[in-house]
Amino acid sequence: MTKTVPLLITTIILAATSLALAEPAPLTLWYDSPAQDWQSQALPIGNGRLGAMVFGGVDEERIQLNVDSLWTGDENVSGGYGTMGAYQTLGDVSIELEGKSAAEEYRRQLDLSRAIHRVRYTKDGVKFTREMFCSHPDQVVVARLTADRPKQYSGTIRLKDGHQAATESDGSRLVVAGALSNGLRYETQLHVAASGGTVVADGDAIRFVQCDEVTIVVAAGTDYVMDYQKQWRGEDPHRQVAAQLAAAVKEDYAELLRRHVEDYRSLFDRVALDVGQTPAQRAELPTNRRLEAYREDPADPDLEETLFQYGRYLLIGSSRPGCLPANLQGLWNNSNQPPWNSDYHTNINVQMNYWPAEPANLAECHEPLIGLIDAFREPSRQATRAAFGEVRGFTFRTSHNIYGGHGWKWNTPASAWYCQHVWEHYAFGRDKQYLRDTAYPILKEVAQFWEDHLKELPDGTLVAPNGWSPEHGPEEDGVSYDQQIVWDLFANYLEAAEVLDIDRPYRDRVADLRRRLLGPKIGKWGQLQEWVEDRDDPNDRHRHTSHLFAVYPGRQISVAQTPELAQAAEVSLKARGETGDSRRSWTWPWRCGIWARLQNGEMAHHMIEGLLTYNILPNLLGNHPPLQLDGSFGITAGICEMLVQSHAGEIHLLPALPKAWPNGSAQGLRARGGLEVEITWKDGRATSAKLKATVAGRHKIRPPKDQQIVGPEVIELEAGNVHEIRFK
Ligand code: FUC
Repeated sequence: MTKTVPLLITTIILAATSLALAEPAPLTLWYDSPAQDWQSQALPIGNGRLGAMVFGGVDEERIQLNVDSLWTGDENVSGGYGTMGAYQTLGDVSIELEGKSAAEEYRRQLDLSRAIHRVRYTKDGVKFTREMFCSHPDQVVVARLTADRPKQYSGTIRLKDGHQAATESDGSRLVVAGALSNGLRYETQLHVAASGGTVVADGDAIRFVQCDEVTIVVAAGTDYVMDYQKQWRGEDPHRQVAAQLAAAVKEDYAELLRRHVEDYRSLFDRVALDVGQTPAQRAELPTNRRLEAYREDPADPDLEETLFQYGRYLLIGSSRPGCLPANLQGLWNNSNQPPWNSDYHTNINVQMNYWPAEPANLAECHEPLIGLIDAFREPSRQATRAAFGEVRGFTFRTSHNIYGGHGWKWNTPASAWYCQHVWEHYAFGRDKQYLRDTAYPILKEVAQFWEDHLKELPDGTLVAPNGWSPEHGPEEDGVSYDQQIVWDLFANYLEAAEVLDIDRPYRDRVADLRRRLLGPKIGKWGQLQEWVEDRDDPNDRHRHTSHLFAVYPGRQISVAQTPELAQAAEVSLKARGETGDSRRSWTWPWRCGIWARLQNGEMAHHMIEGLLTYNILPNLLGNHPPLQLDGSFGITAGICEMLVQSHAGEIHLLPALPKAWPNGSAQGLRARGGLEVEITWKDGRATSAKLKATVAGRHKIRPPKDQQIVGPEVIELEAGNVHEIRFK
């Protein structure tokens, strides 16, 4: 009897520990005061097309609105920043509340697991709550203000247009209809419903008096369509905006909320990540203070999980099928002259936005980028021919807008890099119809561009002429960035043609071109050369790591297949250091992915630390500076790459697990070949894994370093099969 007591206690403690470990960290950003500053403190909500930054003020709430297609500019035929235009702010909603006594117990939070922003505070003993979300199914922003006592709300709601168009009020609705300098029409409508008190027009605003609760619904749109043939314009937005508002207003708040949460969770809940548990004392801190604490001591795995899931939240919030791709600021922009026009930058930034889409199980969020690439083919062909002469195919400048218009400097391999996205969408999902109808024609056309554009040296070697390693060094032939991306394009093209079993003669042609491409070179200090000439400077801290594309996101160089080149890549990466220009929103995530591919978990994790320490704002958004969202998306992809890799013809489990994450689990990460992966590890070693096949296929599994798989390493799965893996 006496002996069983300690045993029982041990069992209970163990059970409690494992329960605690299994529980995902509460995925919430929270603060104990309202936001003052837009870029560093306000919090984003979005449904892909429509979005807002929420301040959470007590006496005055400010909701800054965006709609993804509100862009000035046009096809900008002359290039440069001429008429490229810029992404614009839609405007602001302000809710002024009467009753100026001080608020207590203030808290504002963004719940990433349900995509709801909430403000709570107490005033004169009354508890106030304000909930806000941006619904994809209903295409509206919804805010609801409640209190635990009746008649607490009196105040004024205003809608201020970002371009000084007038607001009209009819007592329950505010309407702004305007047009930008390029003729793009837009409209915003806001509806106020209240219970218990009165709601009346007050000039161009709406006043509410002694209400129990207030519900605000906002709809907005433009007449943009992603169609060159229609010159990027469709119907006036009035009808659709009015219909969206009317439909949403008819619904109960609870129903709108239910539909929003159900829709959001159908995407968000696909992936769970647990990389450890933060001590309670740290976990209780508001997010801004927690970030500061991380900078002193990075032992906060829950914050790293939150950062990972925030990337997924932001992608769901800024890139849903049918809308425009996430731009430099995702969807969120409070200015009509934003930095770099808040445009699409093709030499790392847009691509990085989309790195997590496939591995972090948000494949449909990739579609806006692929759709835009497709829609830009014709105008880009014309611009490309005007710049490069008689070539087939198309490419892009370093920046572009939403009207087929290109901006700054040609980035010759831009379309080839975009093709990686077009291909990866197939590689992960294995949808053959998509490959045949959408992906293959684009890949082939861009391959033809390079067939026409490559330059043959006397010995038959092929170089990309007159290229530029972004944004670094001279313009000349054969820069590694160009060579590696063209190699990647040809590799993707060849695989696509093989899967479809078509175009045999052209396939042979492309295989020959790929074979003759000037390949990566190792220079005098053991580095991977950035240029044909061995001129790399070991003290150069330049932010771009373009010559390491072949390691990540490319696949020309790998530890397993080209160990010497992988070693040289490591030398180059180390030399770039982590100071000065190497501290940017996107430098850490890119390097995280490269270190993960080099199977160095410690350095990959160190890049997460670097990002959180130097380039993340208190609202956890990426900071170039200024705010730039590539890093927020990119780090999610980097973390995927640390846990599962599938670029080299095998599913490599835990290829770069850092010591900082000794125990953990991941569910729902995707691998190429149509797989979902679940993996659990303990004391740095995999304990169990599952592969779930979404399509039939044959897969080679590679265990973590120093571990073996019990059973076969090569398996055949049917769609729907789940394969369990055990390790020794
Ligand atoms: C590229 C980068 C810059 C910046 C800009 C938006 O040109 O070189 O660092 O991220 O895009």
